[in-house]
Amino acid sequence: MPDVKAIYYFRPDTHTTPAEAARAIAEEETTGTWTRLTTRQDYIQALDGEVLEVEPSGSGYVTTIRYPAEIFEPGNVPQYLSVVAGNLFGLGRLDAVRLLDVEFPETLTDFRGPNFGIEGVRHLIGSRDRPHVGTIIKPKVGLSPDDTALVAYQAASGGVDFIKDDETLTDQAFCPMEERVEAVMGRLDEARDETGRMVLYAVNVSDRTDRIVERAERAIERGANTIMVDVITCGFSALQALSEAPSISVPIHVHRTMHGAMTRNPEHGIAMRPIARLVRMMGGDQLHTGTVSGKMGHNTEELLGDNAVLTQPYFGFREVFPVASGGLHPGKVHAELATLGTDIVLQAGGGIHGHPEGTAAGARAMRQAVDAFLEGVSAEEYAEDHVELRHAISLWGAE
Ligand code: RUB
Ligand code: CA
Repeated sequence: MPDVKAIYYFRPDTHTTPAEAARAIAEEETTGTWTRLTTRQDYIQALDGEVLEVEPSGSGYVTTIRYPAEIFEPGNVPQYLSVVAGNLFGLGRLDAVRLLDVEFPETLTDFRGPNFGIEGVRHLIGSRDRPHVGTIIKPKVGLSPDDTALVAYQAASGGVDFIKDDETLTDQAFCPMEERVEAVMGRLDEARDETGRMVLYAVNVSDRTDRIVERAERAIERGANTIMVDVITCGFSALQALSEAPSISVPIHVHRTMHGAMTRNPEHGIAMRPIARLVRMMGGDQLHTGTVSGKMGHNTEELLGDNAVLTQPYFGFREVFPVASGGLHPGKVHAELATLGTDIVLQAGGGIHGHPEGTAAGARAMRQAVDAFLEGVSAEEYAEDHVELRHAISLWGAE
């Protein structure tokens, strides 16, 4: 039976050789511990992990470890993570260790994957191969339901394809979720009557595990046409529960707040790559993977590989729409699209709602910047006869 292969970067402590360190990972995560065991039986050998290779890399090493498929419980992703991303992070013999990627055999990937994927989301929007433009309602918390709806209406009028709640907005007293959904969807219907285009609004349904599906159902009953979940804080199983629930008939936008605690340190933690794979398996339709020019830390090479994991063939799962977000504005659109391509959702919060003429003008400026790129014209040149883009560039510049 094909097995699981996990790739780690690591740096051993000064008393441990690279080979010993890699073996310590393989043993800890399979059948071993720090000493020989009197309880070990011969038949257990089949479940031993195996170090396939150890190569120098930067100031440490990269190792590939094979974990026998039989130690995994098919379908139980929390258990998968306890093996490939478990105790090893705390081993004292390693000064640092980072899970770079993981390969699962088909027998362990019997999940449904995205219900919509890029194609399904494009179908709802009616787009072909252009990038989608999205916005996060800002301020991220504090607006009343009616004011949230007004901002959503303005963004839709200005031409965004997609609107989302921010990661810290759920169902607080200042903006109860059900009231917010009704208000926003009412305003988006108005915008549709005026523009002929329906916009997706992703309601953040992040909540404790035992309530999240029911919360999403309530959002959908009130008209939500997309839902959003914070996958690291809620858990991969919460995403799976949402994507598999027959009642959840809308795309799922996946935010990754808190991921930086795992992904950011190049020597220790968990890279975005395995997270992206799991989100695809668990059924996310859109996933934040970062930008090449935005406000969050980034590594372009890793980002391109992460986006490829979302969009290249993978066990027949639908493709996940990568989302570039964080500090974007019209002047950065060219750099993003030139590197990331056009199968991308470009999201701007401040870069739309901070436009000097307001949200609708900000949305228009983002769309103009996208049009400029698609027409092969620089943003500055396009701005000569597009006033909203011109004003955005004079405020924030263009790269
Ligand atoms: C961006 C924003 C998102 C970030 C998260 O707002 O609210 O939460 O995209 O980062 P703004 P990432 O456009 O005002 O900067 O997408 O890297 O997970
Ligand atoms: Ca945010």
